[in-house]
Amino acid sequence: MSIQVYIDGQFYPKEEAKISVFDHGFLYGDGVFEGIRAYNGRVYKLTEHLDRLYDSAKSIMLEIPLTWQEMEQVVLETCRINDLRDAYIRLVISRGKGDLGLDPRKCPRATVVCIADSISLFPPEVYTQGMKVISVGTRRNPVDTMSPQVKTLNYLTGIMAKISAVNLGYPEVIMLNRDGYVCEGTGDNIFIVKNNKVITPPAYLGILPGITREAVLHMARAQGYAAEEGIFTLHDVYTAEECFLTGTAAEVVPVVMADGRTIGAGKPGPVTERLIAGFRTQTQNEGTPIF
Ligand code: PXG
Repeated sequence: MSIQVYIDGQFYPKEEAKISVFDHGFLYGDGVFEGIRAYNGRVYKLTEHLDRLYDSAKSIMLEIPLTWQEMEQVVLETCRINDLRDAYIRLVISRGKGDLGLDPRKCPRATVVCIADSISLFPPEVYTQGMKVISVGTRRNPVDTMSPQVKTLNYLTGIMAKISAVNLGYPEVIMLNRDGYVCEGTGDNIFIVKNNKVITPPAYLGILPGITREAVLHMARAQGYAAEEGIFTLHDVYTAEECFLTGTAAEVVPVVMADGRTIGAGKPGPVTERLIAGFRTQTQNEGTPIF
């Protein structure tokens, strides 16, 4: 049976799930979204995702026509109606239907879409053997333009970087900010392990402060490592003991080569492996129950 997609209070089969061409999400990328996962019958970090969604909406002055609690029910109901215990959930709130001008006041009501589907991961060997990445010329937006801290519907900066990577045969990239400091991937945050310290760039450099990133920072501390935000360069990545990426879709991915430099021993390191194991346990056991 075809998956059922939530749009503005109703469910539609995937093939009939459509929104207007006058929706400013389509015309201008005007809107916000979340990518969420459910594991083993529970939605992982749902509260954190909903909080970030409402923060993103506030930042772009987008009024979400549902309360936080109603939105929580939309997510859970979309999983239930599709009978999904493990899912990738996409919540999209666009500015809604307007005219052909930019003015968001012409859009009286935001459009709310929730899609829950099965998940496509990186190939399994990436988690055991590690991933090779490259840095690219496309820079993350400076925080005084459209801040990367807001999870908006305009992902072209990341898509441009992804195109560069894919053209050269790499699955993911390291993106820098305009000053040359390491920021993140296209859809994941980056960590290095150096002198036994777990380090990830701070939000003010121009990154999306990931929910997986936050969970991994906490987990690293719980496992006894020093874990903190810190600024670093590609040199620090090349000479790190370990490097890994985190994200809702990616989970925790070991990185074993960057720009042709082997990182550490060229295989997933012990800190990364402990964090992957801890993350798997946590995702299987924590979250908001669906049923
Ligand atoms: N940085 C950016 C730019 C992101 O888009 C993350 C970091 C990780 O954040 P979370 O909260 O997921 O730990 C994201 C995540 C995908 C995909 O299919 C991922 C994201 C958005 C769209 C697609 O990999 N965002």
